[in-house]
Amino acid sequence: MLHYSPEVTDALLHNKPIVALESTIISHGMPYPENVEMARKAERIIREEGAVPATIALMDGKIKIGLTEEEIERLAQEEGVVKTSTRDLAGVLAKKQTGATTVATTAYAADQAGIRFFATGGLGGIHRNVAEHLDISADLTTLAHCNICVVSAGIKSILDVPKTLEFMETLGIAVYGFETERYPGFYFQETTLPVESISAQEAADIMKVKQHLNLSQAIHVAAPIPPQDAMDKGEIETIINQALREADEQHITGKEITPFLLSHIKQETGGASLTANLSLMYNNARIGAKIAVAHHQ
Ligand code: PSU
Ligand code: MN
Repeated sequence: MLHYSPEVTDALLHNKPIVALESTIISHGMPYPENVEMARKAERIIREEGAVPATIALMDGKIKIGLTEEEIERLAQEEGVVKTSTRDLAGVLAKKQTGATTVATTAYAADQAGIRFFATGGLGGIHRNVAEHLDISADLTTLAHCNICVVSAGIKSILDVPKTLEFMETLGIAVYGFETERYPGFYFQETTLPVESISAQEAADIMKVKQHLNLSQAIHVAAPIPPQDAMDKGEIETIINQALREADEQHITGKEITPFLLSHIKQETGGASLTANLSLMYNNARIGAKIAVAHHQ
């Protein structure tokens, strides 16, 4: 079911470092045209670092590993692109729908393709009102059986970060801070939660050791948003709480909740959250590429 672009085919054949990118952030995470610009720029950054980008999406009944410019444009603009988590994958492929892959589905596809590095914005996790809705992203359970290194700016701030980290421990997903000892807060630089700090080389070494272990879990490297684009923790918390109340009032649940909250927060912050999201995405793309290149050497 996997269909590789010529660039990714060449990279796999010649054993070049490859970094996977997801597509839900394009179709459901950001507005047009910033989403297309983001997708292109993240790819460009990965190439600048000497690695090959592989943006993943579902089209015409195939799992596409590496997209053309036109395919990225299609994902960003087409009506009815399905946010595809692992449970939706077979259905979207069978119906030949256009699907954007979440962190879960991207990690699965990359793992199947033998791609070991993946950069995204923020991971899904345990939602704040978990006792009421039992809303736990399949990103977590899927990363528990994908042998991949996923770089993000932490878990999205709209979630329950401490509970998500606890659950990652249960699942056997190792969590490291990228040159930081405080777990990053996605929109803001750091939470109060301690994390072990590692460099790109150390992350690469861990992935090398993992090859020899019969363990399937992902490792998660959390990189803080660049300081110039970071938001104030108190301010963003107020806006997140408003957005959560709004979602509750409008009875928004399930797969709709994350896109709803992100777009609501963007409006309420006057676009500052989008600037932050773009900035952290580029930072993660660069770090993901640095780790992949270090792994290759
Ligand atoms: N990171 C971002 N923006 C996003 C996402 C991640 O900066 O839109 C997407 C990812 O695809 C992630 C998904 O897998 O949100 C989580 O959705 P849910 O909580 O419904 O599992
Ligand atoms: Mn959910």
